Amino acid sequence: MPHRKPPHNPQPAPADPKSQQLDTFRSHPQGEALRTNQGVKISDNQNTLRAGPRGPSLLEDFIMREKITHFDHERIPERIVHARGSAAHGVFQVYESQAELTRAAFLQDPAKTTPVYVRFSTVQGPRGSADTVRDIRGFATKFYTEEGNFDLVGNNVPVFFIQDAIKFPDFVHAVKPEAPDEMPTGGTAHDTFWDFVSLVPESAHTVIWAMSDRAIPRSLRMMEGFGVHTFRLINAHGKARFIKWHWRPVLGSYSFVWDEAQKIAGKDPDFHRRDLWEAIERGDFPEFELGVQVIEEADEHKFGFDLLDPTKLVPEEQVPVKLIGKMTLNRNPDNFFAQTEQVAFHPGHIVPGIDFTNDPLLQGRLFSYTDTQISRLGGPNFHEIPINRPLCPFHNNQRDAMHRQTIAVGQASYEPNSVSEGWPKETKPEAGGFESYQERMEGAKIRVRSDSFADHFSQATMFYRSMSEPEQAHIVSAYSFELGKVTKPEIRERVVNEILANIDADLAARVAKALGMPAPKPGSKAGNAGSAGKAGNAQPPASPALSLLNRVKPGIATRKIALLSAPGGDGAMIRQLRDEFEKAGAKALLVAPTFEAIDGLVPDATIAGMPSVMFDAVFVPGGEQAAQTLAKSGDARHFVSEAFKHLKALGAVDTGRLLLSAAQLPDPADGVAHGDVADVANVLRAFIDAAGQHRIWSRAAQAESVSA
Ligand code: HDE
Repeated sequence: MPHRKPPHNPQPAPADPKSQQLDTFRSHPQGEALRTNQGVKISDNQNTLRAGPRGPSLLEDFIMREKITHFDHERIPERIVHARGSAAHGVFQVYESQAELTRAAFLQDPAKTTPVYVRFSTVQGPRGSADTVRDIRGFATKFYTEEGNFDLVGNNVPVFFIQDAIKFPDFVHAVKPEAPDEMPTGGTAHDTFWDFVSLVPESAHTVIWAMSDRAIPRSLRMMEGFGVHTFRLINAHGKARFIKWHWRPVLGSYSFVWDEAQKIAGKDPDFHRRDLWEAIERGDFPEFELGVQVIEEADEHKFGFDLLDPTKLVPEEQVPVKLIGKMTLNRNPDNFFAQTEQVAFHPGHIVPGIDFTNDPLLQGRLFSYTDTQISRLGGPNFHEIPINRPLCPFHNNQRDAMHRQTIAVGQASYEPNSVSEGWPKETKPEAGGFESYQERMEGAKIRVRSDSFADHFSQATMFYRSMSEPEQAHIVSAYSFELGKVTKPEIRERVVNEILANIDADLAARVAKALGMPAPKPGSKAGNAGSAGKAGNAQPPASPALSLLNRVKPGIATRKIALLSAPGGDGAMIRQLRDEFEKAGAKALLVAPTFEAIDGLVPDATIAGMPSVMFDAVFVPGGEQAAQTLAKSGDARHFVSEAFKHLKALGAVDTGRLLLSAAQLPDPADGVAHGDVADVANVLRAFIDAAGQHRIWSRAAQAESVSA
């Protein structure tokens, strides 16, 4: 009998129906004998059967052969894209009935919870690649609804690189590590990526998102999600509307600075995975609100771009995002392989009340995802794997194939039949049977891209001009870094002269300068492959909602704060600060040169083990001897200098201030709070305020003078 594994989570795991279903498959061998797969008890798991103590091993050793054979086949092919991922269980609840918009059962009743499984991923790197690379993130959600599984397979940016699925293999071959040398891992900074995107101007908009701070999120818990394509919602009366899906993290959206992201990739390549896992273990459950932008069918052509074009977003200023429900991730997986590796998402998994549009990228995806699971998961029965099974019953006349688990009882494997009175039978749409939206179709059979897809630059321009000054500077640095790794000058020149010049003259000039190229002359024309690249006629106004600076939420909940001290540190102060930070919802860790106790407190981490890039903010409490030790330590000085340079909040009281001056940090500086012991309340308030801003952008110029 499988036993229930104690939940990882200290909080009682909610007894959701998916968890109960998974119980059937959980194996927890506490108190159980070690056996072969045929059930035979094993007496010796240390030695192969052999002819004499020093003789050859015997082929008849079925125990050793079974074990090694199984091991030899432990790996399955990793995902072609999105191979690196982390996932969590959770629940979704709608705020109020969405009956006016859709008949989907899971969006009707605010009292109902729907179990979900969410997998976040990077796109380019293999399964073992680092989490914090510059990349788009996947954000795929499986809703186990009472009417079947609905998968919302989105990304953390609202647009995509190409307009037609037939270009996907080309795009992926170009972005993946290069064929001759399998480099680079987890990055787009190489010739073939930039070669492709410089020749395909429809990629310009998504590439600028990838060069922005969105591509280096601080946490998977703090990034937005988007369905990208336009979908349809249909209500019980058959009325359809176009929609765009959004996920909004309740904590707000934040990013790393590039130097920090790069360092973390080495110091803790599992940073995002760990951050998600630990937050759930602590009971800091990540929450995301589900939003929709709703567009009436009559308004389909009112936007100046085509709603079917996945390289375009609908600005929120034009169509607001209506928040309709909340998802809470409240349980870590039991087993990475069984659940996160084997989960199979598919944008074609929809339920009544939701439907597709003719977006040619989406249409291709509807084919691709089943096809890839067949080779990745070894056959067409992947829906029977526990994490993929719907919660509602599913019966049909599909039979057999690799790894079949269902034992279909009875004679009937066809329909109509009389041998089992026709069961299982169809369900009329009025009673919950799926019916496709009846869209009128006519047209010649042709391979063309609609003219309405031809403007490739207006929204890239809108994106750049909607950024704050620091965000624009980061975009310039990202292009400069990536193109700096491109070896062929003609590729660099094409990006600057034919793509960037068409987005924004200032952007093109700044990147050109960083590469030592002349700024492009105004009026350069874009190259073109696939569809005619042309600049838009009317430049859309800026969309402030796109700037991450407008996505900051007050407070320091779930943030990590380093309390940097050393033996001789002021234990009472450390305890007081820790209590205050934790009261505000943050996680405070005592960091010191070694694990030697400080006034009875054993440090949580050493400076070497948890460098400053692992933290959102740093505070240095007092204590004369500790202050002397830290001020003399190059590592401690580096710790605070690096935090200063990464624009993080810093605080110090009493002799703790010595470290800030030993590190030669500019004083005064924005977001650095310090004072006497008597002043601790004010210092704390200022520090928490600064940490709540996430980054102190106004410090950027001062930070340049600091070396770290
Ligand atoms: Fe995917 N994509 N994709 N994609 N995609 C896959 O499916 C594909 C696209 C996305 O956590 C694969 O199971 C094609 C857009 C996510 O398991 C594969 C096209 C968006 C994930 C595949 C696209 C996505 C995938 C690889 C262009 C955002 C990870 C393994 C027509 C809306 C899901 C797999 C997970 C995974 C095909 C474009 C999101 C090969 C052909 C646009 C989040 O089937």
